[in-house]
Amino acid sequence: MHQVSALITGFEPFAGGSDNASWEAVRALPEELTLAGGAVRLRRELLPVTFAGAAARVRELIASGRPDVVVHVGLDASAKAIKLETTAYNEATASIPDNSGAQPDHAEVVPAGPRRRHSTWAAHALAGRLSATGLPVTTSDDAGRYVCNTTLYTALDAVEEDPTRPTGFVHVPLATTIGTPIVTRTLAALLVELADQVRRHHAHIQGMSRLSVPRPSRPLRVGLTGGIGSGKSTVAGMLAARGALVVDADALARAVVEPGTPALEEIKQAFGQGVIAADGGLDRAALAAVVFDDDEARARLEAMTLPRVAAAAAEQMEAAGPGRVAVYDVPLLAEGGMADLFDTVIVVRAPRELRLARLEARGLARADAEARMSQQASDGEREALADLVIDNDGAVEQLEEQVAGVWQALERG
Ligand code: PCA
Repeated sequence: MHQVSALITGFEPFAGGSDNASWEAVRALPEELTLAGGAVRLRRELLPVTFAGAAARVRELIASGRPDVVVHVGLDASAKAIKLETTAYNEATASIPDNSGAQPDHAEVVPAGPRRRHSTWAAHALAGRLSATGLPVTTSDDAGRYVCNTTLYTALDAVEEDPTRPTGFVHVPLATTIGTPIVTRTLAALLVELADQVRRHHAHIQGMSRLSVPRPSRPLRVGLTGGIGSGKSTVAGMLAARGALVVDADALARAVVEPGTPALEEIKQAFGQGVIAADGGLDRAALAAVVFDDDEARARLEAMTLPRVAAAAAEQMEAAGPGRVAVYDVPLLAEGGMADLFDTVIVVRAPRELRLARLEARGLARADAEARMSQQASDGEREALADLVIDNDGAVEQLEEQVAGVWQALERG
């Protein structure tokens, strides 16, 4: 698959404005963006700032064009950076009338639809990767309750039968906050990234390796995952010994909330002094208790931490330089919907009993180990995403042998 189609929309002016930064940035995009060995064709469309009109037009555009990628763009006059929205709410509320004079008050966007829907792209990982290239991108879990939120909710409703189709929303600041050229450049980079994900997804579901998708000159990006106790870190060590640069997601997740970091400051502001330990560091247990069972609190926390983890990961991996193999050792690759972000995905697996025995040997009580396993994706879910599987159920020599085979495949890449 070399040609990818994308729908990208901006909005008309509203609230007395004479233009809308979203459309100014979208209209400046070219008709086609170049991919390595392919292209993404753009359909650029202007949406009305009316609840009913935007929803109807979005449904029509998605149904008639069947685009591979759907990106809606709107203005948030208070935004400081470009924001990838993670969440749409099934609620329309307006403090000012829309351009048709409609002013809903807690109306449902889709009658009897779920309370919220999540964008089908890995927003945090994308924001991190784009910001690592110097673009001003972050994530947000609240697109408001105005026309933009309705647009996102409707689009996610429309693509529900195919949740692998990347669909989401970008809020952009006023042109006086961030100039239109930077916004256009960011949208182009986002579209290229999403189009490459679509190409990898198609390669994978057609039974080919994601490695078959052409790439520009840069390090090979490898996602390495496995359930707790699978021996993923042992494999990471073996790949490092052969020359891979290994980036550890868990280590970055700790680093971004060290004392003195902006993330820890934001967490303190949002969740209170109660989540800060006596030594000024993060009290993980207290924070876990706050977000446990509270999806909205968890989403807010993730918006503070995950884009920073992803940005640090992308920076470190790209620093490996072209021709090198950069491995991201990430436990929650499947859970985070990140598989197609990588040029190839390696899954390490081991039988459940063996994993439990390893965890017990490390001092984790069996019940705790089982509880942690039940919170992770299943082996089947992880394996379904893999380009390469490593079985870690035998002697270390057997593991080395498989890693040698995998390394050859990566070097051929
Ligand atoms: N911004 C509004 C609607 C159209 C736009 O550009 C919003 O954030 O809902």
